[in-house]
Amino acid sequence: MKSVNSFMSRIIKRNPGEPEFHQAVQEVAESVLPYIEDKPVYVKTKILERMTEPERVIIFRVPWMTDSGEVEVNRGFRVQMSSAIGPYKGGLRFHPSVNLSTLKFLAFEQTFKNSLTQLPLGGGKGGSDFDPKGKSDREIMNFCQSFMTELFRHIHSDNDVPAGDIGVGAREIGFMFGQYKRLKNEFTGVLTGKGHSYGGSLIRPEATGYGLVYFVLHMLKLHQRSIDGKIVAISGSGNVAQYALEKCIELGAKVVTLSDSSGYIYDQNGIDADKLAYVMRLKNEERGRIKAYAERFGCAFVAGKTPWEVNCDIALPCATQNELLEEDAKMLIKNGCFCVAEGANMPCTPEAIEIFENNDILYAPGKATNAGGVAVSGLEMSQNALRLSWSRAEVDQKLQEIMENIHRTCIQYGYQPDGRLSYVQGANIGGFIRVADAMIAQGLV
Ligand code: NDP
Ligand code: 2IT
Repeated sequence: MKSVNSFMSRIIKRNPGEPEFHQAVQEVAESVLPYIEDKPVYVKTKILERMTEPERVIIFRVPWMTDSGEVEVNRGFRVQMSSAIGPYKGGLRFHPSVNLSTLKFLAFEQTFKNSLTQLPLGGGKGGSDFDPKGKSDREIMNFCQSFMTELFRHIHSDNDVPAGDIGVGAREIGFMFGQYKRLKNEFTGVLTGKGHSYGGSLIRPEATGYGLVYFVLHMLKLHQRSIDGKIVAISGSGNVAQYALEKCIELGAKVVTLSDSSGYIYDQNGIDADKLAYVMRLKNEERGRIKAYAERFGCAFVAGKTPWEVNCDIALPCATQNELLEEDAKMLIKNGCFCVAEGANMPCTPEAIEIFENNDILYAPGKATNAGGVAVSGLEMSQNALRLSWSRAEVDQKLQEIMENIHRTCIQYGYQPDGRLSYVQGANIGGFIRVADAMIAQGLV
């Protein structure tokens, strides 16, 4: 389409060497540009042009020391993408692959995702190219303290509230919260995903994975199907994968795969609650590799590959961006998969998504399906502001309602002229409108 092409050539020219950012913007532009074509209020005000330019990007040096006394230097980032509907909100990622392109794509997606939750949350993302693998707890603390020693001057419970993402879990949030509190001498909800004893919300650890499965239930319900007895392939074995798996088990599905960056395990008998408890110990405490699961339970480990070659009904990519390629999409369909929902951010390539949509696979993008995590982060901010704590049941109930609302929004905006439902279009347009209208109301800012 001509208008998308000219929009994208401007984006590519202004943001050279940022392929992930281009990819995320292109997907949104393909939905939003046709939608706003006959709505001059959005065209004249150049809303999408403004939304693709971060409000602010902060890049800083993070020096720290290893246990053996070596000096290391990493790069820290915070992309403050949009504050149209609330404080910047989004996770911190610690992974050697982190660069400006990754974080701009994540902050851009986050803006739409946060809008879909209907909570007052703007969009942001940050992190570092620091690699937590193989580091001692003391090295992790040294790094987190140094990272926060710069970041603290740019964030506040009322203007930017980071949380976890790849490589950043409860341990890292704890170290960063401790350092922030010490530097600012204030106890506020400046980070979410905190431990429950110091202001964290119940259900926040579970929220992304649970929310993903709640969303899948609505996708299936629309087609009079249920999750009970379905075979599910999950990638990743971190926070999102673990709690997606837990909810699948609870609802009677059979999950047969998990993975990490070295390969995947295939457990034909299904991963049950005891095996999940082992995975949680392995990954969250021992910080081991998923291969150990195969050795312990006598199942297959397939080195260097992703799980998309196994027979399954439902695929839940929960590891990282661009982990499910065109050939994987074809293989999944060939092997009987009929539903794909993203736990990770942008795990399916544009080519894979096209295959799913052209083959009437029930496919939904991460900005809709994985929004449960940030939604409960929003609830954590509310609880912190009120200085009280809601019960598990209360938070879980709110999470379920939010996921149902997001599904409804996707349906409201996702139907195509040919009667087909595109969750991509629904999520992009539904997320866009709220941010765009707020920007218009606030003038040229
Ligand atoms: P974790 O760090 O807990 O787990 C990440 C998992 O993905 C690990 O199994 C890791 O394997 C694997 N992985 C990471 N990078 C790669 C890679 N380059 N190639 C192959 N495997 C990889 O992160 P989360 O579970 O929190 O996050 C997973 C995804 O979900 C990310 O896309 C994140 O942005 C998204 N997300 C997370 C939310 C949250 O609340 N945590 C909310 C919404 C989305 P290994 O250990 O070998 O690196
Ligand atoms: O991608 C995401 O939505 C997250 N990593 C969670 C962000 C948050 O602020 O809870």
